[in-house]
Amino acid sequence: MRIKRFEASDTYSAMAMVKEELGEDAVILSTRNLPGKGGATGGGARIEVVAAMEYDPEITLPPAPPLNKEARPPKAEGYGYHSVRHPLPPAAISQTAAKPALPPPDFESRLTAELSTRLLSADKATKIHFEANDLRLRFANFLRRQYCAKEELESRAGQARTSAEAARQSNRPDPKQVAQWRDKIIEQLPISPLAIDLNKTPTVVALIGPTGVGKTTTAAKIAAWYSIHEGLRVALLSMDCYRIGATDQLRTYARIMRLPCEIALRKKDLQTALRRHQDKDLIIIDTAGKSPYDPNHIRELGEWFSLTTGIEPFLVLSATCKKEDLQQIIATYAPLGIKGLILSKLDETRAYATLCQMLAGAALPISCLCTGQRVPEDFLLASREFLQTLFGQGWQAAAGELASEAKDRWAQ
Ligand SMILES: Nc1nc2c(ncn2[C@@H]2O[C@H](COP(=O)(O)OP(=O)(O)OP(=O)(O)O)[C@@H](O)[C@H]2O)c(=O)[nH]1
Ligand SMILES: [Mg+2]
Repeated sequence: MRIKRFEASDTYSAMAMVKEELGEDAVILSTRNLPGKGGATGGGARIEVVAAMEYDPEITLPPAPPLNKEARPPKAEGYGYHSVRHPLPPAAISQTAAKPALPPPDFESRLTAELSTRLLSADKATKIHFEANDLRLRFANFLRRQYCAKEELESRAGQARTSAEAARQSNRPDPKQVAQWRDKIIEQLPISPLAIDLNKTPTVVALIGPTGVGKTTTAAKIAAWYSIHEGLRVALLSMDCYRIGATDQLRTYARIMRLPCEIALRKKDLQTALRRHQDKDLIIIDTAGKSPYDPNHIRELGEWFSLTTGIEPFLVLSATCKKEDLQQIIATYAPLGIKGLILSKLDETRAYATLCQMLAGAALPISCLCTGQRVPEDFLLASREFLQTLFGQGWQAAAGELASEAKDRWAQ
C-alpha cells in the first residue's frame, strides 16, 4: 500500500491531485480542513486529503527486508513516515523469488521497535494502516522464512544423500579388483579329484555328512561313474539302519546298476561285508545322516571305522548351507580324518562367493561335484576349470558346460 497526503485550496482540486498521482483506484483515507493564515475560519484555509493506493505494481519487497538505514526505502511526502511497501503476495514468493534470503533473526523485533516509534507520532487513521501493513509484512516474512527453511532442509538432505552415496561408492571395491581376488581364490582352492588306487584294492570310501545332503544319491552317482564309465568292479554298502527305507534307496540304485549291495546293521556286518568284497576295485559305504550337533554321531562313526583300516571318509556338503554352518560341520567331522569334500546341490544356489571363500579357508581338498538330482548324469569329479566357470561366471555358464560335457560322457 502506498499512502500520500495532498493539500489544496478546495476538495475538488485535492481530489484531482489524488487521481493524477495515485490513479482512479486510489482510496481516500481522510479529509480535513486546515486552518489558514487567519485562523480556522480566516482566509487561506486549505483542504488536506490522505489517500492510498492499494497495490503498487512497480514496487516489490526486496528478498530480505533489511531494517538498516542504508536499505530503507525513500521517504514519502507528507507525514514523514515511509510509504509502506506492499509485501509480496504469498503465491509470488515461490513464483518470483528464485531463492529469497532468510531474514536476519532479529528482523521482527527491530521492525516492531521501529514501527512503535513511528506510531507514537501518527494519527488514528495512519496508525490503523501502519498496523495492517505491519501484519502483512510479518506474514510475508513468516512465509519467506518457512520457504527458506524448507529449501534449506531439502538441500541439506540432498547433500547428505549425495555424501552417503559417495561414501558407499568409495567403500565399494572396484568390480575388476573383486574379479581378480575371486580368480586368485579359485586358483588356490585345494582340488583333488576322487581317485581309485588300483594297486591297493579295494579302495573303500565312506560318505558322511549331515542329514539330507545327498550322501545316498552321491553314493549311487559315484558307483555309476566308476562301474559304467570307468569299468571298475564296484560294491555298495549301507550303514544307514537309522531311517526307515534308507537301505531300500541304495538297494534300488544297486539293482538298476546291477551292483552288489550289502546292509551293515552291526559293526561286525561291516567287517564281514568288506571282507566279502575284497575282489572289488571300489567299495562305497553310505552312512546315516545325523545332526552335526549330535554328540554321539561322530564318536559312533569313529568306532565303526576304527574296526577296519583303510576306510576313507568323504564329507558331503550341501552348497546351499550357510557359511557359518559349513565351517561348523567341517570342524565337527574333522576328527574322522576327512579325505576330501563332495559338494552337492551346486544347482540349488546362485550364491557361490561365500562358498568359494569358505572352501579356500577350509584347506580340505574338493573331490566330487554334484549338480542335480539325476543319477548318474549330475556328477563330476572335481575340476578347477568347472569351478572357475561356476564360481566366476555363475550357474548358467556352468550348466552350459555341463550339458555338452555330459552328452559326450554318457554317450560313450
Ligand atoms: N538338486 C539337487 N538335489 C540333490 C542333489 N543330491 C541329492 N539331491 C536330493 O537331495 C535329497 C536327499 O538326498 P539323499 O541322497 O537321500 O540325502 P542323504 O544325505 O542320503 O539323506 P539322509 O540319508 O537322510 O541323511 C533327494 O531328494 C535327492 O534327490 C544335488 O546335487 N542337487
Ligand atoms: Mg541317505
